Amino acid sequence: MKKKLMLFLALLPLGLWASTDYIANVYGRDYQLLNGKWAAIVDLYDAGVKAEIYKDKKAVKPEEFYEYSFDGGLRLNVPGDWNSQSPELKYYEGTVWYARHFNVQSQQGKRSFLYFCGVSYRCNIYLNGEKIGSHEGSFTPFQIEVGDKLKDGDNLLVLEVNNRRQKDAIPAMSFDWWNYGGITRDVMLVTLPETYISDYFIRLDKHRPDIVLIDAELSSEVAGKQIMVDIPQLKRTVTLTTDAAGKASAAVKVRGLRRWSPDDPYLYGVRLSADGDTITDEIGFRNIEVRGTEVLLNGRPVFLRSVSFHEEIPQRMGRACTPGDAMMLLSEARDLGVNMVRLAHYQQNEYIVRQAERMGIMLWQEIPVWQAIDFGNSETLAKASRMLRETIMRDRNRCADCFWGIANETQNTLERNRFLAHLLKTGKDLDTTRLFVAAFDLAYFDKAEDKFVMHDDFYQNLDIVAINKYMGWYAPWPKDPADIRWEVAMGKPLFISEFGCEALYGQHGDENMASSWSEEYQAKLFRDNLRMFDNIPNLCGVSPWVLFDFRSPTRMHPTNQDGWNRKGLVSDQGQRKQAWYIMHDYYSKKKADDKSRK
Ligand code: GCB
Repeated sequence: MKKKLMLFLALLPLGLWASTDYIANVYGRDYQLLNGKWAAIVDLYDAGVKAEIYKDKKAVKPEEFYEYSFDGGLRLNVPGDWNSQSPELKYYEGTVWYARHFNVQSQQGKRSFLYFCGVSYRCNIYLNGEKIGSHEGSFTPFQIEVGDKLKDGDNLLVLEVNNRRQKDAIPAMSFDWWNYGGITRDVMLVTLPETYISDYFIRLDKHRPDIVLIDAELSSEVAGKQIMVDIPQLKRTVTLTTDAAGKASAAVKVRGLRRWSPDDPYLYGVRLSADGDTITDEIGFRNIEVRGTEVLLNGRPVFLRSVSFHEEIPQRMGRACTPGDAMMLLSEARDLGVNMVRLAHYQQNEYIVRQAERMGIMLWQEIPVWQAIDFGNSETLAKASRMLRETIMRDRNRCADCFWGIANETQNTLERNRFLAHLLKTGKDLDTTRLFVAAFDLAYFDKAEDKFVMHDDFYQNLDIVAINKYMGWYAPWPKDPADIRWEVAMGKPLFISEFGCEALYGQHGDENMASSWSEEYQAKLFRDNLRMFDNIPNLCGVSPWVLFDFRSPTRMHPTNQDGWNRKGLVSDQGQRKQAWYIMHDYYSKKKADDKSRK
């Protein structure tokens, strides 16, 4: 099997593996936001390239005319999905062209980059009429150096954005959330010195509270340059010297470090400087590790009191994209009593990650390898690897990120196993200080054995085994929940990464009838599941699905769903359902238990 795996890897298209440059901590740089109203043209038949829409030509000569214009038509907010901005675009899957002008004056000795925090799903980028780059994947940032293509004064930036679902995409043809398209996150023009600090990774050693590991890198491969790392609250300044690759590393012994945790989300100011470049950040230090069946945060067992949400503001029926949106989602999560959020089912924007860090909420970030994607396709694997790399490179200085998720509910096949094994290697090459996870749904109640058992061996490769299990909804109860035994992934921490059922807020009915879609049915299902969880010997945490009702085209019941997945503990209008209170009580108890263990 090893040989086969190597052959498979050898077949990966090389072009996609070319090393990409990153700008660590983009919000800590000198930038101009290119957000605001952009002009837009909907291009259902993909006629725009032939028409050279990206040149935004204007008729001048008497015989000239163009069958498009960005002037006087649709205008879309950036950041923002297009679906929530125009009734005609609610279900739209196709191409939309975006255009805007911006002004710059060239600066001597500076470099300029266009930086896109997230464009959904794929895009081509044109600057002043010329194609300068492209990207695939909705949820990770990318950048393009544009210094020599910028003009002093007015510049035209055009994006051809397309969100059509495809078999080889990630996610692929079907997924249980809205297929929002558009420039859904910030766009910025970043100005950097000729040689800048392109990347850094500052964290605690995985197991030790007194060793801070520092890696830093310059944008040029120059040896003998100094990079100073200053952490005033620790009274430490470290000077690193670059090697021929422009990289430098150090392991620094520290004393009395105040470690970040949900109870004390303490962040240290960090300042990095090198010849002509300075960047500041706020960094927390913590240890997250596994011992037997327990998860340890800063050396102490912690029960993961989690919940999931999509990057969506239900009341607006659109993508969450601002600091205020991040605050609203995370505040509701915190009120439930969580110490963790599973960011479903893709990498969410940086405002959410930074806000979670300030609020002391651990995060599970995952890439959108959701159920059936094209596991046998080497290009799809290359995409997934790049997505994971872009995620880790964006966020590896964020201590709130404790878990990297590589997949959700995938089938147990050889191709899947090779795919995930490759992703794990990609991830671990970049970061060994987090726990690697994946959510599985192949744990079943075995009648003959009279217990839950696992039908997927890949879990052996992961630090925590996460199970999505919808007992009482997609799977009927085989017996009284309190009598159900679990023997799944024994010896490892087991995390229930999803459970729940649908209920329409304000709808009352029989607590034993699933088809009542009632708050009572949902409340009882939560009580039953929590009783069953008491029997899981290796349980390290739970994450109900889901915090808010969310939009999904696969939910077609006209009155109970109407395009919404109703598994929220909170309705699309922000009302808390009965089950919210049950989870809230459960988490209060779990928190008290953790405290009494200390
Ligand atoms: C799952 C998926 C999640 C769905 C959920 C549901 O197992 O992981 O994305 O939304 O079930 O509601 O069916």
